[in-house]
Amino acid sequence: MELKLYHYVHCPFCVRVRMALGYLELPYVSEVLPYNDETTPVKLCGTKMLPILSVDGKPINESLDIITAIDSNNKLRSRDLTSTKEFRHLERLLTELGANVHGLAMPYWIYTAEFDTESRSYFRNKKEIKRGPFAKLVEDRHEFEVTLMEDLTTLQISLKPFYKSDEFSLYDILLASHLWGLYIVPEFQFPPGVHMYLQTVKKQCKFIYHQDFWK
Ligand SMILES: N[C@@H](CCC(=O)N[C@@H](CS)C(=O)NCC(=O)O)C(=O)O
Repeated sequence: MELKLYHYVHCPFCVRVRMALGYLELPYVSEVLPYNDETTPVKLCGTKMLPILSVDGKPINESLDIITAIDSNNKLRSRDLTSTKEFRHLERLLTELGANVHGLAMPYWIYTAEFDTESRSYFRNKKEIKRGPFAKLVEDRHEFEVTLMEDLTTLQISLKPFYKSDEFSLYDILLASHLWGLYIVPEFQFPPGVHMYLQTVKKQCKFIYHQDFWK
């Protein structure tokens, strides 16, 4: 099976797929697209959205569809878990966490190696329409952090050591990928239990956030 992943490094949905590929030990060609490249994703899937995984030349988008397609032996239990009540609960939690993660992290993501001047201003202009000026997000940083810390402190109770389970599953990939981008935020510190959890997921998935820039 020939796999090529088109992705953005900061994007939690793309990180999901990278984590799943790593966990399943599937080798793949990695292509980080500049955020302002509209042509490539539209050509592949008709819409400007990543991740896209090309499987033997056939492009698939939607992170969960991609993971289900590559989890052919159901090692992540992706076939069973996406229809559970727990899955819907986790999705709501991710949406809640996501609002604060994005508010806090977006202004910092754009100064990582993934972005150049053009892609940075494309991203910023697009996201500021929804979230307001990045300068204001940075100014309000403390508010995002307070809410996040409350949620993350509560979350620690659910890590047994994996999300509500002693076994690693798709849920851990969904959760860890949504939180990972916070490591980019200067001086941000995860509650110790969440940090330990993320490091365990990292090992399981052989995940290195910025590996594309150190080849
Ligand atoms: N439902 C999609 C969501 C993917 C998604 O939201 N990708 C964002 C990046 S985080 C994207 O490609 N946005 C393109 C844009 O806004 O220009 C999935 O699970 O794959």
